[in-house]
Amino acid sequence: EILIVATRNRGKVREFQHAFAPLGLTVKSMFDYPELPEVVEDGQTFAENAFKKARTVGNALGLPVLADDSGLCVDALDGRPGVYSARYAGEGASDEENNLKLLSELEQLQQGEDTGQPLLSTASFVCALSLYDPATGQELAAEGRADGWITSEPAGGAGFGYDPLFYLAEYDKTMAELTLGEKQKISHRGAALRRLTELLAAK
Ligand code: ITT
Ligand code: NA
Repeated sequence: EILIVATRNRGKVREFQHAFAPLGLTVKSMFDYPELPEVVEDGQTFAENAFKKARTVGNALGLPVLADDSGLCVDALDGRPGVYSARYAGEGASDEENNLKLLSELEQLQQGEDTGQPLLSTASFVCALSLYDPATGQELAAEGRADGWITSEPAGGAGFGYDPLFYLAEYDKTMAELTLGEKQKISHRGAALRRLTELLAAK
């Protein structure tokens, strides 16, 4: 069986493939449907954006679709970049550019004072999932969160996005130093997926 995920983010695709393979589901993403236009993400919340992506793609294909809207909320930056995480350094910015922008914003807060302390702020990753079925017009929504710190010392080559800067004190590792399986156990996306599975089971 196939599950369509409305994403063009290769890091998300890898994580969904890893999560759904044991259930016998093959993940298709927007790379399998290049003719579909990009969905404009103009919502104020992760949940709104996730629903918009799932609904737009689900209606275009006439099939149930899962969408993920996620991002990083940094406490010292009053929750930024939040829903703007993918384009923090500008439209089409790379992960590297967004990571540099984040560190420069946090270093500016220190007003040139080098504290010698790598942990710059507490932060959380948030993931909103939306599963939409165009046959019924019904949506199932779930959210998950992971708490950690932003470190000025990036580490790790796994994961994607802000993972190398997201330090987990319990593991003394960044999110980018975890395997796919380890990340799924503690990540915002893993938590949201478990919640969605519970909701599906209760239906
Ligand atoms: P789609 O909309 O096509 O799914 P996107 O990358 O634009 O892809 P979002 O709008 O949800 O997705 O933006 C999420 C951004 O937040 C993403 O680009 C990363 O920079 C960051 N992010 C989300 N989940 C993350 C994770 O697990 N690890 C690191 N960064 C993450
Ligand atoms: Na978004």
